[in-house]
This record gives sequence, structure tokens and C-alpha cells, in this order.
Amino acid sequence: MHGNGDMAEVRPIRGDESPAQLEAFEQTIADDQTIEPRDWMPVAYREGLLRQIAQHAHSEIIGMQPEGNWITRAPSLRRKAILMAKVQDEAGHGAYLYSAAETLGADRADLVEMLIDGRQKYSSIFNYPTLTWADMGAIGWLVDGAAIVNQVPLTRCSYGPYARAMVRVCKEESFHQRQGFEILHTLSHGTEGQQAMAQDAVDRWWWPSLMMFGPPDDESVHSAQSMRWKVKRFSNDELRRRFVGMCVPQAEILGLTLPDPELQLDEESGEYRFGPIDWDEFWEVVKGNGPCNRRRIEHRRRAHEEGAWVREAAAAYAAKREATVAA
Ligand code: FAQ
Repeated sequence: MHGNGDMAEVRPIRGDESPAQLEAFEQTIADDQTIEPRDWMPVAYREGLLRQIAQHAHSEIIGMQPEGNWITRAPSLRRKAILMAKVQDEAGHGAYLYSAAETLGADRADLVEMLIDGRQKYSSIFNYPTLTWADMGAIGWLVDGAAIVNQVPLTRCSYGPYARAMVRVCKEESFHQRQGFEILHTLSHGTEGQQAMAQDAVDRWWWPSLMMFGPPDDESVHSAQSMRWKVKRFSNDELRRRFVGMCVPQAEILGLTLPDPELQLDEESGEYRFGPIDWDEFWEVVKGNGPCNRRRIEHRRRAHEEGAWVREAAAAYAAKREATVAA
């Protein structure tokens, strides 16, 4: 499947707007201006954005786990410091994104509840295990690489707070991707065992990374509307193809093979054709049946419960400060 099919049909907008309001909103989008929190927006625009931003925020927070698993086992002090900084950045990205969701009227505590009880999703990629140190390289190179390809266009998203959050997030993701590439480069130029470890990690992370871009265009329920409202600027398949095109020359520099015998340059389009993605695996992971889904949610639930005293202390401190200022 190369995803050249038609987009799923545009869903009708709910009748929650006056014609004048809708026209002003559509004009702002047409003029490539941003919609800001106090502007009027259709309910479906708000809900669609909230869905995507919340899923994105949850992905950053759950995404801390696969790499957090290796902080205590990093092979040197330098690698450990870099990995800790990266995982902290991911917490920061989650925090910006929850703040962006709050500008749409969401309550952060509700969002966390919806993640923990499975009502809201997070990216499929974080349900795969990190088995060796080389996985830190593959995550940085491929997962952050895919995140950049997906998120750079989001810096031009029509919703201002999300677009602005993406500017800083993308700068940090670039550093993350570079450090992953450097880990793999070191391993692939090391001993035979290190090379094999790097290749094994790339073999395991390649296909799940392609799945990060979401279902093929003809099965993507949200893309058409989302692109019309300039939330998404490119379709899932377009971005997936762009990612493959970016990885092929980088894999050559690394001296690693991408695990796809059908990967081939199409001279006419200048793009790489790639083999079929296992969409059954993707949907199983999205439904909660991936290798680590239960573990990831259980860990998040426990961390949330164990952090209750911090939230209570912060709220008590804020109340005390407010009382002091008011007095
Ligand atoms: N996993 O109609 P579409 C990171 C769901 S990067 C799970 O095509 P849409 C950085 C989708 O929600 C990862 N579910 O949806 C990092 C929908 O279900 P719903 C996060 C998926 O929104 C790096 C249904 O399938 N990045 O965290 C996935 O138009 C390293 C139909 O799909 C973002 O979230 C998936 N992969 O397009 C952190 C970027 N794909 O909601 C740590 C922002 C689709 O109706 C370490 N998000 N679904 O129940 C987006 O760009 C879009 O939301 C897409 C999906 C492209 C992900």
C-alpha cells in the first residue's frame, strides 16, 4: 500500500454556528492567520484539535518510559546526562501541550484521567519494548525523526497556541534526532557485536516508525477536515513518504540496512516506494494489544497516584500565597 487512494470523506460540521461567525472563522483560515483561544471557533474545530493535542501530549509523557528504562544503564556518564536531558525535554513537551489543550477549555486532570482509563489515545510507537542500548539510538534517529517530519508542518497549524508550542518542540526534537543518529553511528562503526545490535534495533523500530504517521489516507477519518482547517498541512501518506526519503541516505551513512526488500527509488516521482505496512499490527497496538500497552498505562497510573501528594502540596501552597496576597 502506497496510500495514493482518496481521502476519507469530509464529515459535516455540527450546526453550532451563525453564518457570520463561520464566515469570519473560515476567512481567518483562508488568510493563513491563526485562530487564538478567545476567537470564536466551531465546536468540531475545538473538539478535533483537543483530540489531537491531547493525544500528542499523552504521547510525550508515555514516550518517556521506553527511554527512561535505560537511564540507569547508559554506557557512560556523558550518554546518561544526554539521555536524562532528552527524557526531561519530553516531559516539557507534554507540559506545553497540556497547556495548549487548556487554552481550548480542557482540564488537565480530566485529560490525565482519560489517558489512564483508555478513553484517549497516545502514539502506537511507545508500546514497543526497548531491549538494548541501541534502541536509544533507533528511537532518537527514527522516532524523533518521524516526529520532526510530522511536527514541522504543525508549526504552521491554524491554531496559534499549538503552532507556537511546536516551534520549540521541533528545535528540541532536532537535537534528539541528532543524538540518536550519533549513538547508532558509534555502534555501527564499532565491534561486530555493536554493529549487529544497531542493525537489530533498526530492524525492530523501522516499521513501527512508519506507522506513527497514522493510517493510510483512504482510512484516515480526520485528515480531510483537518487539512481543510489547516490543522494538518499534509496527509499521513505524504509525510510517511517524506520520512522514508529522508531516512534512506542517512541509513547509508550509518552503514545500516532498512529492513524492506521492496524499498526502491521511483525514478519518475523521485520518491522511494516501500513494501506493505502491517496495518493489522498497527490497529492491534492502537486497540491496546501491543507488546507494552498494559505496562505503559499501569506505570503512568502508578506515577500519577504516587504524585498525588505533590499536587496537593502545590495546591495548598498556591492557596496560602493567594491568601497572603489578599490579606
Ligand atoms: N498511534 O484520522 P487519523 C512524540 C488514531 S511523537 C495511535 O489519520 P489524525 C515525540 C487517531 O488518533 C508522537 N493512534 O487521525 C517523542 C484516530 O483515532 P481517534 C506523537 C493513532 O489525528 C519522540 C485514528 O487513528 N505525535 O511523541 C496513530 O488525523 C520520542 C484515525 O487516524 C503526535 O501526536 C498512532 N500512530 O492523524 C516522544 C503528532 N495514528 O482519535 C518521546 C500530532 C492515528 O479518532 C520519544 N498528531 N491514530 O480515536 C498528528 O499529527 C495526528 O494526530 C496523526 C494522526 C498523524 C498522529
